[in-house]
Amino acid sequence: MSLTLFAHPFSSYCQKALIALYENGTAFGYRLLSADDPGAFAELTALWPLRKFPVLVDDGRAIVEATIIIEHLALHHPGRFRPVPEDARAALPVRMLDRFFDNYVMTPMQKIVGDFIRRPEARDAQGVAEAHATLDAAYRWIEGVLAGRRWASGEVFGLADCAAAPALFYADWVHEIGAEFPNLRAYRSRLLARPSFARCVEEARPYRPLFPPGAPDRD
Ligand SMILES: N[C@@H](CCC(=O)N[C@@H](CS)C(=O)NCC(=O)O)C(=O)O
Repeated sequence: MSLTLFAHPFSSYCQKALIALYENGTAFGYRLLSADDPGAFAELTALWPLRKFPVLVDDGRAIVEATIIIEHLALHHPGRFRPVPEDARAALPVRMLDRFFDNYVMTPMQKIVGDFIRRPEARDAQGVAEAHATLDAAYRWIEGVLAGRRWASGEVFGLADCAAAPALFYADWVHEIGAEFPNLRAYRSRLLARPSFARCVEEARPYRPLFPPGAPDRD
């Protein structure tokens, strides 16, 4: 078996996949995507012309999209981590929450962060305002869902939590989760305390000066 992850420790989607690898205790090679190593990006582009990361290479085959990487691990390298329930009906709400965190937390968070990298004349004020509004609506909706739950879909840590951890970690930095969302704040704290994600946060800590809006002095 040969597994290599093309990734960067500060990347939210890479952290999503890394949480699953760490939860599962899967051994893998880490191909660091660093600006100092154009060769790594050339390899990434050859594997996945869309140049998004993470990409997992499993015996020469490129597996793309963080969710699919996590599901691939469960199918082809099963271990102690079960990201989705085996029962297809029970799996659906978990997959739905995974989509929720990607589409309505990660995407608007990335929109807000990405705007800081643009030249002033290319900034997208309307798109950023819409992203903030999406985060407001997302926080409000998930606050109710989390009532009485330890993890996103109940008592079992799974795929949706892998998506939620980095999404909420960074979203809170650009659109703070207010005191009116106590369940969501407590859930984010539990995610930060989970050893698999705590490890991701520590591995990413040296890169905080790179956070385009400026990283807050917490977490
Ligand atoms: N839908 C992809 C999104 C991956 C993604 O957006 N990755 C970011 C890093 S967090 C990236 O590749 N950024 C570089 C770019 O967009 O050129 C997934 O789920 O893996």
